Amino acid sequence: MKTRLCELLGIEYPIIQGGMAWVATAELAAAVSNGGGIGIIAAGGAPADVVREQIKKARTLTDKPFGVNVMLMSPFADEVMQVVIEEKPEVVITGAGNPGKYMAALKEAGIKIMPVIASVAMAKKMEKDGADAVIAEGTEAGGHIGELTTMVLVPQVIDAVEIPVVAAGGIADSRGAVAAFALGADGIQVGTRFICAEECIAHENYKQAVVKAKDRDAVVTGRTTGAPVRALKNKLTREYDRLEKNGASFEEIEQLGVGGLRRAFQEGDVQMGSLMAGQSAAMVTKIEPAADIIRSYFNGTEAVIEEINSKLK
Ligand code: TUI
Repeated sequence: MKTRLCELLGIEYPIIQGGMAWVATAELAAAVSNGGGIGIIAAGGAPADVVREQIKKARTLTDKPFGVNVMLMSPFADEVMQVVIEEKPEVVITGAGNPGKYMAALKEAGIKIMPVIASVAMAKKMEKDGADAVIAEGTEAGGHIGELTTMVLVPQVIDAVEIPVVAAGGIADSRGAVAAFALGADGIQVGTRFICAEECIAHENYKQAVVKAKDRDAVVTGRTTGAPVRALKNKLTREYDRLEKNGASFEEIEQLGVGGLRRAFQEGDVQMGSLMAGQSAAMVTKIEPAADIIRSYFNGTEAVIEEINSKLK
């Protein structure tokens, strides 16, 4: 199963591992790249020197292409971009903002650039600014999210741009992958299932929370602050709800989230940690090697297509 995305990135399967802050370390990224997809190191809110170390570490773990996700709301975004331009990973993926001001320098360094977008207007702008592909992320995704679902966002973005479009948000198995390709996507981005990769060094409690999650457990907080985040329901999300309902100040609400990802990832605090995960958490049933996760998306596609054909006859 080869698409334009495979050619663009030099990979075997058209699957990108989502850039999850804290979770997407060199270990996970290398495992995904070794499995034939493209692994991504998430810079998240980390300082630039940490990102450089992660890139160097990934190089010791794989000789396949990998990328870096730069979270544009990070106070270190400028310095992280500088490091990335020096270290030259195969691709830079951006999230939570407009990467326009970095585009020329990335291109000059020969690095491919694939912004995550949550609207048609942003997709068009990114194409015009020189993006190599866009990642259209629906609201089913984990972490910081937009408004539109994958089902309606992806086909509209496909109709609006010529560059390859990668579908993201809620793609949990080969049925989701086939659906994404049916909508016109050239690839899929998967985050939540990779939290439960064996090679992911997130705390076991975090992984188990994802495995145990049910259909309505991945809830959204922070809608009133303008930066909505999807995470698994726990004491922290209930506390967010309480503050938001009581009209707490922006600062008070933001303060509650400080250190939340670290508490979840490192300490395994499933009550006061921010267990960022997408709606697909309910469809993650086990912890398994990253390469098996990748194969599970692509080995099952023919059976799904046969099923479709038999139904449509
Ligand atoms: O960025 C993500 N997901 C994230 S970032 C993150 S770290 C964080 N922690 C706490 C609060 C907020 C963030 C956790 N998860 N996904 C990609 C994504 N990008 N989703 C939506 C967008 C987006 C939104 C607006 C992309 C572009 C955009 O453009 C706005 C503009 O400048 O016009």
